[in-house]
Amino acid sequence: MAEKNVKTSGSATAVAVEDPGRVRNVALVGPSGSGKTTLTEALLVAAKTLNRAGSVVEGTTVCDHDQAAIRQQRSVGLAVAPVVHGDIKINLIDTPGYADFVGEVRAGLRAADAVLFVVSAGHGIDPATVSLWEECAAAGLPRAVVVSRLDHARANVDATIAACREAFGAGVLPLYLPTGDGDPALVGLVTQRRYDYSNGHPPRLDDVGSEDAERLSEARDALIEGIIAESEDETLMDRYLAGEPISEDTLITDLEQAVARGTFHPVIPACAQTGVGTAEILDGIARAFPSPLEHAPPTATTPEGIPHPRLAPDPDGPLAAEVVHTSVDSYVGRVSLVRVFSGTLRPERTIHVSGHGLTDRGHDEHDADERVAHLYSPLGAALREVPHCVAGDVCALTKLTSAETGDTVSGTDDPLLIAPWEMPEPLLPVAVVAQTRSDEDTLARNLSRLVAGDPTLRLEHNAETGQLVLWCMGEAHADVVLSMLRAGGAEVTTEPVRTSRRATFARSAEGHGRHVKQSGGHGQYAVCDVSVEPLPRGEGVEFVDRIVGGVIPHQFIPSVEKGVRAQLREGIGGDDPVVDVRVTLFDGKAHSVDSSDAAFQTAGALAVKDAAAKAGLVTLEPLDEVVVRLPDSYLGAVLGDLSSRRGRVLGTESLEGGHTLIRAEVPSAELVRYPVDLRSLTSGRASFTRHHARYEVAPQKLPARDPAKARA
Ligand SMILES: Nc1nc2c(ncn2[C@@H]2O[C@H](COP(=O)(O)OP(=O)(O)O)[C@@H](O)[C@H]2O)c(=O)[nH]1
Ligand SMILES: [Mg+2]
Repeated sequence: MAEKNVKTSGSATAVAVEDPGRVRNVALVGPSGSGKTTLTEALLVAAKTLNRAGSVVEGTTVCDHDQAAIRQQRSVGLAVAPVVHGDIKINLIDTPGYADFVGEVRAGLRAADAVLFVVSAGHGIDPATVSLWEECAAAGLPRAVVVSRLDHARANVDATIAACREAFGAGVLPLYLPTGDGDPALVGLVTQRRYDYSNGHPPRLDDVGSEDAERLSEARDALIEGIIAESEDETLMDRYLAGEPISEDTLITDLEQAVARGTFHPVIPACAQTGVGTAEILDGIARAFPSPLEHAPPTATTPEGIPHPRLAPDPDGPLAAEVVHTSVDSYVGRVSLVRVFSGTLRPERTIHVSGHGLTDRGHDEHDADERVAHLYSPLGAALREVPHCVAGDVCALTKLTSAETGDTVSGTDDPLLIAPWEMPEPLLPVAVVAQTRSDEDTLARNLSRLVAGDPTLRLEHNAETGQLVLWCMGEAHADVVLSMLRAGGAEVTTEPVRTSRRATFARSAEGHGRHVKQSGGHGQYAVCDVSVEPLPRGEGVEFVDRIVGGVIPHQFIPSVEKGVRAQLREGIGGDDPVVDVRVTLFDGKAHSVDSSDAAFQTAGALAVKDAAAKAGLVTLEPLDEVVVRLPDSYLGAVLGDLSSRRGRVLGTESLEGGHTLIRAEVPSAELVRYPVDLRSLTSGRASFTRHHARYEVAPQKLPARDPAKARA
């Protein structure tokens, strides 16, 4: 780690721009392994920010800098790498591709004004890729597609572009294609030039060779028609169809406008290994992607929720910025990555941090003024000091003690709150145990730090099961969370997640409680008789006093009730609290001297225990209401799996776009691994929510789940 910091921090000086029009914020999004992090390295080299590209496998890239990313050999969080191309500062925002880290993708999309969607030429389009494209579409950002890894043994650019068109729509058309001769080179369909990377970046420019010209004319016609179809100039199509030549400038202008509108997605083939496409990508970003001036900031309110006039990307406007990522550096402490939407951040100032309101996920409520000492331009983990950060740019702040991912940073005189982007719900529970007392303290400290940086992690201290449960996005997320806790010095292990069960009476029974000790001194004397009957689910514990003739003096009735309720809460012959019963006190005996509050509490407890022994208890297990949203093609598999989990389908509903909603009740105990299993069952195309519905009598002997059958 330390070595890496030295390597990257020495390599480039940071730039602080004055004009938001000279910034481009571009998120690299795409499935895991498509080559985003490696492409970022190649772009850093092409723009001369780095002399030499690092490697994901060796853990030497700028963006995969944290320990978890290095160990998993894939990105687990977003990272920023700025490059300067001409007079434009491009903030490359590398994001993880694996579904567990979709929260980081959403944060990256929030910080970005456009997307480079990266798919590998050797892998094609899988359902997870479609989900990521939908994330980008939901964010409404302009997108270009990079078909990467051209040197892959199974690379098939034409097939990959066709698959992209099929999955993402007809607006996907290539702007460049690889040459047919196998050289590391591209031809431009609009420019009709050849870009040869045989000697690396920058490419040598040639005229297109004759065989290529023929091969490409069809693709060029399709592209031109695609651009013209998207043009706002409606006369263009008629002129084109009439055979009038359309100038390259007109085409490029129309293309850029269609890209910015988000209706046209140019494809650029690229290869991080050879540098092919890097110049075209940098040019394309600088020319065709919108600057922050063309992207309206999110809406803001005061921290009390009063609407604020619309923010503008104006360096002289009120300060409004959002924390999009939080990490902990072993030397500088907490590092908050911030996208500025309005105003200008300057060092040596006090700013206001407004909390994001995720208290239901175990985050502390906070709203505080904090001092900013220095501002930094991050290059992966390296922090380079800058004198300011204007609206539209991205920077890092250190040592903010209250700031969490999703928080708003604003001026102290005009505190603002930007509602955070939609955070995905973590649904995989992982119960953790600290090994020793001192591990417990370390764990608590590390957890609060971890939660601050990760809004997709939810903490639950379950009072009933006594477990500390970390709700994670999936197994890979859980793995990162656990390794960070361990790296923080806490010895922690996991244990099976327990569900909080209940018990109730199998039938009605009477119980006798006698607590009599009268051997010398102040004695104890209490006798009571109760009848206990089961009630419908959800009725709780009811206590009825039917004592007549004062056989138990009225001041001791509450004592009996207290003893009864305490015993039921504690459970009888097990840990499960007893619920849904009516306990009727109908008889008893007292002594004028030796009876006491304590004696009647004990007698009450003994009486319900006695009744329970006669009636027998049944176990109640919690049921959750589960709502699954899935593509129709998985309906049979998901329904079959739900029934193997003892689920009861309440109804299904057809949605638009070939999706179905299933509503079902499923025992909580069967849902522990549901996020993992549902993902593998539907290739990640389904989502679900769950919330506690009620308790239900558990089967005497729970059927063993057959995982093979569940997946069939
Ligand atoms: N040969 C070759 N390998 C690549 C290229 N791009 C990425 N890789 C390798 O593919 C793997 C995944 O790349 P990575 O950048 O981590 O993908 P990400 O998950 O999209 O960030 C790594 O082992 C890279 O070294 C490329 O253009 N050529
Ligand atoms: Mg990566």
